[in-house]
Amino acid sequence: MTDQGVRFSRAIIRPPADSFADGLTVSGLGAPNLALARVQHAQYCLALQRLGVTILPVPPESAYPDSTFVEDTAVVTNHGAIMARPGASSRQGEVLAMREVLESQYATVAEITAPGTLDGGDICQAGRHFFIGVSHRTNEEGARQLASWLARFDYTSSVISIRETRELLHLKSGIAYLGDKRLVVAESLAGHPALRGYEQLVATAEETYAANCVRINDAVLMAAGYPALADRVAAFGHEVLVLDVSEFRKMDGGLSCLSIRLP
Ligand code: CIR
Repeated sequence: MTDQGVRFSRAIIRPPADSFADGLTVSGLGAPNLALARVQHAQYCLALQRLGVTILPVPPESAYPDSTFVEDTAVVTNHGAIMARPGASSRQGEVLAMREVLESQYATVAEITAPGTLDGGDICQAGRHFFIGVSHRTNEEGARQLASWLARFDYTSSVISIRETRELLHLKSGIAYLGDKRLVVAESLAGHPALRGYEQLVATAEETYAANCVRINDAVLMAAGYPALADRVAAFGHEVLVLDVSEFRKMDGGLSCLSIRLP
């Protein structure tokens, strides 16, 4: 049976720009190595292709150092796309180029408008339901507008505030949907009332970064360095593909941020 939110045929990606190291970060992990970031990005794209996903590339743009984190620029569904309005002003211009690609793929492309702000990284699809994170990037008005678009597309949604959860930049920094009503969740989100009814594989505090994994078709992409969590995910019967994304982590990014996955 097809579980909406885990089957993908296309992915939009944008390689790191020359200015990548000038992006926003609070990780304190030091400057990223651009050449290595490009190698890791290429390996990420190869992994997607191996899973049957066609890559839709958008050229890098130095004016936007964070533009490789394409996930933040839109929310996509089976019925239409909604352009985000990133909460960091340095990122708002990224949306334009992404809109062009999405308009080539969707008949309906809506948008979040001011005073709403919304980063795609705050949105987690779980079948016919979406969790909407309210964060320091996504505000209540952005969440309200998205919920209204999702309802028009016949999806339900619920809001989870992560404003007080300091280690999570975005909701999806700490949650991933594996299909079959299963979630990987960071300890800080485990037991949240909005997650009732889902089986929760809880990442320990040390494993928080790896909670940002991505189910794609029959496999789950996971960040390198977390073998215990990878084993627990594999125990559900998924193939686990481990990818090194160390250079993106230095810029506060994870696996999911590097693509917009389309059904
Ligand atoms: C930012 O702070 O916006 C970027 N340096 C990282 C964005 C990561 N995106 C994501 O988690 N969805």
